[in-house]
Amino acid sequence: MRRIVASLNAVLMLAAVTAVAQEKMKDPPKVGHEGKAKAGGAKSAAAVIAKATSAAPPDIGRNAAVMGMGADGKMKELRAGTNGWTCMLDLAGDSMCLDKEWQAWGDAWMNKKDPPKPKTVGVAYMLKGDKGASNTDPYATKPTADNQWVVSGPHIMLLPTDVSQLDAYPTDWTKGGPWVMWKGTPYAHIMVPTTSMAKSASKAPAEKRAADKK
Ligand SMILES: [Cu+2]
Repeated sequence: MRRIVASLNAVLMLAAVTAVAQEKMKDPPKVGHEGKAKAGGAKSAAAVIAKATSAAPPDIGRNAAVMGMGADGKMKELRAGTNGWTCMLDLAGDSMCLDKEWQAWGDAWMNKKDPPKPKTVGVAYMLKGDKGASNTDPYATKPTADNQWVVSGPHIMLLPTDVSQLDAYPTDWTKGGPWVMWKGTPYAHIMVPTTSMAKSASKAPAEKRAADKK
């Protein structure tokens, strides 16, 4: 648990640095406001909790632990949980709620280690969608010509108990069904859209664009 908390701290620390940098560009820095939590641009611990927990169905979000930044600028548990789930804001300020398998995965991803093999199928919620990710590069932070940048609407994410289970799914997200993100890396997982992908700003994979031209 300590390791998970430490890694979530690392995630949130980066989120906070990003958020603070973004705020500096927008407005002059404001200091001395008690209880301010700036992760993901949210203004207060209550706002961070509300935004982070909005990633999951209310029955889960309501009882989840929430990680965020305290008034002293240090990462901490903003609220203890009772159901084993942890909700937080990621580097981009996107909200997510993670089960224990995903929390271990997040620890590995942040520390660039191999994640432990999940004992059960891992489930994570991102019901508010995300601001975008490369479908091929786990550490990409912006679109490039060939990194298959995909902006996802509301979705859940699954971690298989064996990597071979990924083979049943395509890596093409443009069909609207489940697909594999970061295939061939230790962080491969299944993305399951819960609404149409049509509105996303996704670019089709290069191979699809080539096929469409024929
Ligand atoms: Cu996601």
